[in-house]
Amino acid sequence: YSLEKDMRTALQENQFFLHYQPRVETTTGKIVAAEALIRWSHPEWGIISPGEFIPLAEESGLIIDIGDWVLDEVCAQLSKWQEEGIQIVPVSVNVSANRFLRNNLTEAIQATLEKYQIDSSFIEIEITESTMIQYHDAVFRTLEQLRDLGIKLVLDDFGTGYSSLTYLKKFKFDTLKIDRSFIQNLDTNPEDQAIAANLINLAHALNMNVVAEGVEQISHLERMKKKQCDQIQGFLFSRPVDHKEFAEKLKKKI
Ligand code: G
Ligand code: G
Ligand code: MN
Ligand code: NA
Repeated sequence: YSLEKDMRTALQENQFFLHYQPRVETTTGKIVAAEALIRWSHPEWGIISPGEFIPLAEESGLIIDIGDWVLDEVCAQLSKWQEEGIQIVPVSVNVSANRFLRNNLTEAIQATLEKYQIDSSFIEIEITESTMIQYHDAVFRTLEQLRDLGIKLVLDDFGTGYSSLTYLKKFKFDTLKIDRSFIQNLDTNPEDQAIAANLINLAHALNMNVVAEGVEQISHLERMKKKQCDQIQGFLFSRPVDHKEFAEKLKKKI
């Protein structure tokens, strides 16, 4: 028995699907973007979360094919929504460190955008600090190519790695996502309050948009609003939802 073999089957038999979690403007509550998050509907085990299978996919190298599937699915979905007259928002895709080591990432993304006639401004790439640390040279080159293509770049889980400020200096990301570990205890932890407030200032000083992740309470939202955090993402506004539910939210323009 092998989960790796199951993942190959899952790709062939369409067992993966995507959820979309809205990113909303702090001041208005309007949906301005979404993050695509993969799920696996396993025939025997039911829904498996990416936290369980992405690390295995990374080890086996299958993450390359899975990543390509995610991008294809996002573009296919955006194209369907456009045909239905739904006003789409940019969707961000998590790209793993392994994928950045392959030198054809930019070409692959460009080909998929062309296949579905999607403007590059509707795709964002999320990269974690740990990716930056592991493979900096190849990663920087690819990031620059992606930026030239018109794709926005998001630094994810910010604050959880190390050396992060060096990367901010070396490469201009469009958006910085404050990791949810700094948001979770915002009401009771003065250190987290100080860190969040100063990360927002830092992002703005470097001309980046800033997103607070893991906003679960109204009090978190209020605090982030006060500190002029641009956008929030979290269960307070919406859990990650399937494409139908997300389309309904887009239609309501909330
Ligand atoms: O959605 P959830 O909170 O269960 O996601 C858990 C982790 O899996 C998160 O760190 C998230 O970034 C990661 N993840 C979700 N979808 C993808 C994906 O499509 N590709 C990669 N590489 N990671 C993903
Ligand atoms: O690592 P990354 O930021 O890509 O992970 C995104 C994950 O965070 C998703 O799997 C999503 O389910 C989870 N998430 C999103 N909003 C919240 C939240 O408000 N609280 C918690 N605990 N998790 C969240
Ligand atoms: Mn992410
Ligand atoms: Na994160």
